[in-house]
Amino acid sequence: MMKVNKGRHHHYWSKKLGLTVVLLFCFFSFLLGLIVSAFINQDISNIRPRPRLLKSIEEGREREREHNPLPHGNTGEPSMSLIPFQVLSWKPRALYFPSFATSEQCESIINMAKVQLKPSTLALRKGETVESTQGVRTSSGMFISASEDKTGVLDLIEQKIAKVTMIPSSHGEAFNVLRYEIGQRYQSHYDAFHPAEYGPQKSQRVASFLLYLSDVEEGGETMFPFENGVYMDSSYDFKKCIGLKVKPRKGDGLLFYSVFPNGTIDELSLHGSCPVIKGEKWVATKWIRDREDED
Ligand SMILES: O=C(O)CCC(=O)C(=O)O
Repeated sequence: MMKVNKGRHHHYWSKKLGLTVVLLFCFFSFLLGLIVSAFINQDISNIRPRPRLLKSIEEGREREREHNPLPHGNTGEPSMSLIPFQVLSWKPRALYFPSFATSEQCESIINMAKVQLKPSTLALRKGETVESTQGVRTSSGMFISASEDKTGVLDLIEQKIAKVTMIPSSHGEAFNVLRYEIGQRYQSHYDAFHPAEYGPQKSQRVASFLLYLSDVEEGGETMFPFENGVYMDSSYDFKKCIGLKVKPRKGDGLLFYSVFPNGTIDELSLHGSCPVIKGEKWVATKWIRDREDED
């Protein structure tokens, strides 16, 4: 009897254990199934390294380098500079610098200039007169050098321009601060002086830096009508506002080169100011020469 009872007991327990094992197996298989299907259904883009992630890793590395400046020479600087820019064109070489100056710096320059404005003038070519060139440049303006500005703002701007051009500030002319009212413009022209048209030059303007001191509601763009050789034919009307146009934005800078590294004038550097249609345009121009300015 006892033997029979024991056997039944054993049978009962092993049946129960078997059932539990089967149930546990089913449960874990179900769970595994769930995990695998969730993984498979995942968006592939979540698994692959995303371009944005790669970009931030690169930026991180850049930042690391930024924070580890190299030993510098006597005339160098102890820290890195972050001055964002965009290449607007290679033909002519034109760079755009967003937020090159602060709003306060721009206002301070306008305040110094506005009490001394006079009608803008032109460097005349052989055979030209003030009368024959009327309407070419209709803005008002004044000249001011960094040393005349007791606030120090122009000196800061000048140093920054020297840094981005790597041309010492001693090569720069005084700032020409300009105001364009509605309808006022500067027809397309070259900043460099061609000796055949202007006679022999002691030095040449190689680059121009424009600091926009105000936004303009409409019009007033700086234009490069020959950009990439487009519109470059003898029929171009110098009054026409076409080609690459740069919209003035307060504090932004525009740098372009009028002369190639070999010293010849870049014909594509022809540029001008479109007429202001709405609002007012303020800009400070710095012409940079190939030799120190002796004036
Ligand atoms: O006002 C502008 O946008 C252009 C000025 C300019 O061409 C110049 O000052 O030479």
